[in-house]
Amino acid sequence: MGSLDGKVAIVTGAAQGIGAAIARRLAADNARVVIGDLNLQGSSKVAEECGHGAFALKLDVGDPESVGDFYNEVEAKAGHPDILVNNAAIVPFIAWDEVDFDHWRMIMRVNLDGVFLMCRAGSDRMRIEGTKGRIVNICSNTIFAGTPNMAAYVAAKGGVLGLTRSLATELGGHKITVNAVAPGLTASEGVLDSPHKEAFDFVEMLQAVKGKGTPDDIAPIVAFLASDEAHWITGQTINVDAGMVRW
Ligand code: NAD
Ligand code: 4PL
Repeated sequence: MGSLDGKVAIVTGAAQGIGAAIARRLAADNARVVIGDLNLQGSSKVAEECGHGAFALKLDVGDPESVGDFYNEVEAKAGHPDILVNNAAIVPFIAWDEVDFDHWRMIMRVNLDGVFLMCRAGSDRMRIEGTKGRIVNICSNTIFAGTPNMAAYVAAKGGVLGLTRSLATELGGHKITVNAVAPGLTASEGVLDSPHKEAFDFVEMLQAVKGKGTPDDIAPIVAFLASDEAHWITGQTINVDAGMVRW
């Protein structure tokens, strides 16, 4: 704890669920957390719980204008970011026969375009002498399992893995590391509100370590990758799913 003293950490989609746990954990490590979420009411509450100067701004990660405004406001209020956690995403449950191009585009806009837009602007703003930039993208173990009822989602998360690898190469010269964390099924508000909640027993059967995944099981791994100590790891995707998938 305290290892992120003096750092500014952006966490997207942190009004609830895994993002909220990541925001709380980075704040517990003394980072100043900035939450960007569509849900300003929820994210303001989480920012209040975080303390350490945390604040929330309204953000649509899939909208270039919203992303530009967000970074300008972060810069004005807190200076340049040291850490960027791309967590915001839509987690759909939709049969393949219902997947049309509108659904595909809706998922790609947020879950892949959103990560690109946040990385594009964020990485530019981390190229400051002495900044050990850290980007952590939230992926999903569905890319290894081909989980049903989320084809566009799985495809977008596969894109996140690829972008993580290529950005690690592009940004290594600036001492910016880029990694991903791939959670398994996790009891977030979003999942508990969806048919995905019916899958916990099946997923537990596949896990090497038994139990129900919670947002607090994911947050410490993100905090580690965001720390100065993790400087020798980049371009990696760490599966955090109690061993459901061993790859
Ligand atoms: P959630 O649905 O509980 O929360 C998602 C948050 O993202 C919400 O606060 C929502 O307002 C925000 N958001 C959605 N669209 C946005 C946009 N366009 N711009 C800004 N914010 C937006 O989700 P969760 O289950 O906590 O998932 C968080 C991350 O973890 C996602 O990347 C998800 O793909 C990933 N993940 C989740 C699970 C799981 O089982 N819960 C498993 C693997 C990966
Ligand atoms: C194993 O990322 O990783 C359901 C819903 N099951 O969003 C996920 C598993 C879901 C997952 C995910």
